[in-house]
Amino acid sequence: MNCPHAEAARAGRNAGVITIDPMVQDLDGETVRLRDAGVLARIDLLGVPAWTVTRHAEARQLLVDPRLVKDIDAWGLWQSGVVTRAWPLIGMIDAGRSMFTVDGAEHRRLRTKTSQALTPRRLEAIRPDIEKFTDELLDALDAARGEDGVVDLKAVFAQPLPMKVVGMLMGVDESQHAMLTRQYKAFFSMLTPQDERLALLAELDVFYTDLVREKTARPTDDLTSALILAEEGGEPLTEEEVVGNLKAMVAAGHETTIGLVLNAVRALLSHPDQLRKVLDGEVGWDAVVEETLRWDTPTTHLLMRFATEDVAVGDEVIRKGEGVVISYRAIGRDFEQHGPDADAFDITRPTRNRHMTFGHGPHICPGAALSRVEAGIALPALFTRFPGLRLAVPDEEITRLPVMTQNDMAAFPVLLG
Ligand code: STR
Repeated sequence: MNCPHAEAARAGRNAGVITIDPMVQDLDGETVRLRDAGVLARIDLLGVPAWTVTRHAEARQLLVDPRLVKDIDAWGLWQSGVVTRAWPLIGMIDAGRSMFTVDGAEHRRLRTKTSQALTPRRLEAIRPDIEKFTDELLDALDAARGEDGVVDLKAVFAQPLPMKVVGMLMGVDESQHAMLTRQYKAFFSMLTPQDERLALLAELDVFYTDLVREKTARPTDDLTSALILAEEGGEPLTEEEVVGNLKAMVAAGHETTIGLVLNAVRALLSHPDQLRKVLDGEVGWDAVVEETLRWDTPTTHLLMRFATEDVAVGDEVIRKGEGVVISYRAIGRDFEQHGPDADAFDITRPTRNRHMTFGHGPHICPGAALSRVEAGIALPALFTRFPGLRLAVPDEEITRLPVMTQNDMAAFPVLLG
């Protein structure tokens, strides 16, 4: 592996500290270790120490605690120069000024228009577009079948769909979608050397800045144009802020929904009795979406917040300047929240809607409703069109990508039946 930080992290595994494996070789084992380590666990992220919250109730509290902030300048290890731009995860934190990196009143100013554009009511208007994209991609899936009948559901369906949707919303031309998919794949992969990652982030900044300048000159009816235009009497966002929001929307809208759709298909194919119930109309697709969100979260670990003063959690204290990760995968498996069978996938579980996969508090995912609409269209359409859909390889042979913060599969080979 050409990632020295990862090797250092592995060699440096010490007692009481859970090393987050950059190769993601045993995600279930790691999830259990985190949960067993207690409410707050010490983790090692490629040689960098941090805390992570592993339980539902405490995460809920911390996510509304104003003493934890997103501003990287509040991080002791950043102030002291121990963490620099050479750290492979820096792009997850130092992502420019946007609703993802700012708190308080400024955060509301940066985020309001975006969250208003993504309410369930507003999303009704784009439902027909999402249905059309879905149908086109199902045709493409049919056509992409190899001689052996195998097709990669990720490459041909689950990956392009969210890109088309977020591209339409933000006004990113279709001709750029393949480039963006390639860049984000490299961004998230721990096999990408850090100099390449920094270079691609710089290229993306140029791309998004050009797009924002073009929309400033010729506004259209997309969300990027809306972000540029000032409110009646309000303060307009700066170019940097619009670029930051656009980056966050495209990265988040694309990456996470791929995981949601594929994880749901995978869960259903490995639980045929539950798939039957859905196909027979006994249980709704919304239950599949919610239980998948809880059981197999697209975001495994969310980086990062920093304590502006000492914060006590259970028996531990997060010291001023320390970093805190939210481990959503472990949180979805919390026994206290979901019962002793929290590790089982069960679409009829009473707590299936009481997960925290979209976060909580001021930064709660503004795209939550959009992802539910996308998955709620894609999943029934896929199984209606291909009722005999099945995995082309044993489930254990589906490999995860070396991505530390997302639950990401390399490919998802299926037979369409
Ligand atoms: C990727 C790099 C970038 O240019 C901007 C952002 C900000 C939003 C981040 C995104 C990041 C990485 C994936 C995130 C997303 C918000 C939600 C998404 C963390 C850092 C999740 O995985 C939940």
